[in-house]
Amino acid sequence: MDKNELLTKLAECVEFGKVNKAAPYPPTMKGQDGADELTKQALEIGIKPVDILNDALIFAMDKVGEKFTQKKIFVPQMLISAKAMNVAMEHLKPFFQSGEVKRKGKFIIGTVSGDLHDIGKNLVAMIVEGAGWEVIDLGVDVDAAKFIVAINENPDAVVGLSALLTTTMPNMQKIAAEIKSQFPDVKLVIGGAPVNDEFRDEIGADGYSPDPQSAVAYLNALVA
Ligand code: B1M
Repeated sequence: MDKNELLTKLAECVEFGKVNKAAPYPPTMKGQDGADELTKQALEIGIKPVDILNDALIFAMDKVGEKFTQKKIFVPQMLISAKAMNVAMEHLKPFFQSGEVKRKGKFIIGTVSGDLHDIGKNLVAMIVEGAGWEVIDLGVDVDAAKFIVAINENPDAVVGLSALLTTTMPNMQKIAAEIKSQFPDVKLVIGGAPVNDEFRDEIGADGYSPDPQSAVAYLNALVA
């Protein structure tokens, strides 16, 4: 298989939720290599991790999102696609984390309360860590109290809030307000599909990053 065929096949595995060869789902792909095997093969033939991420994994998740919007698939199918994506991400993790050893600072990150989406947040955590920052990942469904405990323990850290749902944007706003009222000097950066720079301004956060690379650029600028 050449590069394009392999990436197309991998994207199909994520789109249709074929986790690995042994997985019985979906029945139409029974016995075929899944996201696990194909990501390994893609790396073995020298495809760049960033191309695997963008051209296969994120590309496929966007299609999953579109189909969900059009009610062509439902939550269980989204979950199985997320599982396939996570299995693939495990192979890419070492490449994103092989940055400098010396730490530039600390970065606390979490998905805000009410929100369970963590693929994008994990990606940001991985790439920020690879760029030389110590990452404290609080997970998903994180409320203000949990962020505040982490800031008390790491007062010099920059804090990142992720949200994927329009319905959890008000939670992000509340968390940002609470953090800023207790720690006015803490730098707060937000990200996630529904938020933008206008919303950042509205909630009094310091930075907005549409993707992991711009989060790294924002953080690095703080310590430059
Ligand atoms: Co959900 N979901 N989901 N979902 N889900 C979306 C987000 C949605 C857009 C799908 C759709 O309708 N088209 C929609 C939200 C609509 C809206 O609010 N406007 C939606 C919905 C409605 C829901 C439920 C409510 C469905 C239901 O139950 N009826 C439910 C909510 C559960 C909850 O959170 N309480 C739900 C559940 C789920 C699953 C659990 C099944 C699963 C999540 C699994 C998991 O994360 N472990 C899931 C998935 C997989 C998706 C889609 C398909 C994919 C999300 C994803 O991982 N994208 C998504 C549609 C889509 O986005 N295309 C959808 C890939 C990821 C790499 O991108 O997360 O955007 P993203 O992260 C990017 C940037 O945003 C940025 O960097 C990342 C890399 O580029 N970024 C940051 C993110 N955080 C950042 C922080 C930063 C900086 C950058 O600094 C701090």
